[in-house]
Amino acid sequence: MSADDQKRRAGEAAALHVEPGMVVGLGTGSTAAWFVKALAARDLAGLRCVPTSEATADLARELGLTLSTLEDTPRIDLTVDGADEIGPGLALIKGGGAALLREKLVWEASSRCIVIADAAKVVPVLGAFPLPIEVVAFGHKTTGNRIADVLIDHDISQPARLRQAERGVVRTDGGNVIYDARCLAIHDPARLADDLKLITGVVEHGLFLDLADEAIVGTDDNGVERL
Ligand code: ABF
Repeated sequence: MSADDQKRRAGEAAALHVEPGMVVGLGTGSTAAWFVKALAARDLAGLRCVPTSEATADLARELGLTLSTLEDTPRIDLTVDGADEIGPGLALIKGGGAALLREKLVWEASSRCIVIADAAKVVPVLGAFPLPIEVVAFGHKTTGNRIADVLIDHDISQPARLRQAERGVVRTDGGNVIYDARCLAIHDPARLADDLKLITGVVEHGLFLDLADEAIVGTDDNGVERL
């Protein structure tokens, strides 16, 4: 079963947790897109959906889902979203899709959060995937240097790198930039999360700790595993 098949299976399984009338947080990325498609296909009455990115908003709108905002619906019943890594205790690395700030705001407004993924996302230790850190654009190089200093305190010698794409520096929906920290292994995610948030200019990071209530992971045998 391909990774995309596993993502689809996980998204479809998560869509069955949605009930009519719910306020639903819609994640970002290819796995979350499968969830959005499966949710739209259920054609449930009374749903209001809060997207975590403009890309997800466009997809949801195109599929006929009713959109809302955190301002209009500040309490979300269920959020379903992807991840870049799922570690022990459902500690996650997210942000590969540069939507981590809106994602974390939606997750923290949710009564329940389900993370969906293909099997390769489940890891014994977080950190092989570079940790995304959202940074205010103004003075970001100085902030990047401060991030490097904090990483060294965590025995992470690689400096964080400004995320670039073909069109140039990647900007988030909120206009910020992303630095990716090549941690290799994060042995104390909570301490690293706290230290990163103390840096002026750091808006948020991709460590999602104690936020996921359940993980639904696609498996090779065309099924899903719940963690
Ligand atoms: C999003 O899903 C991001 O936080 C994360 O990086 C991404 C995973 O992408 P995909 O589902 O395409 O593997 O929530």
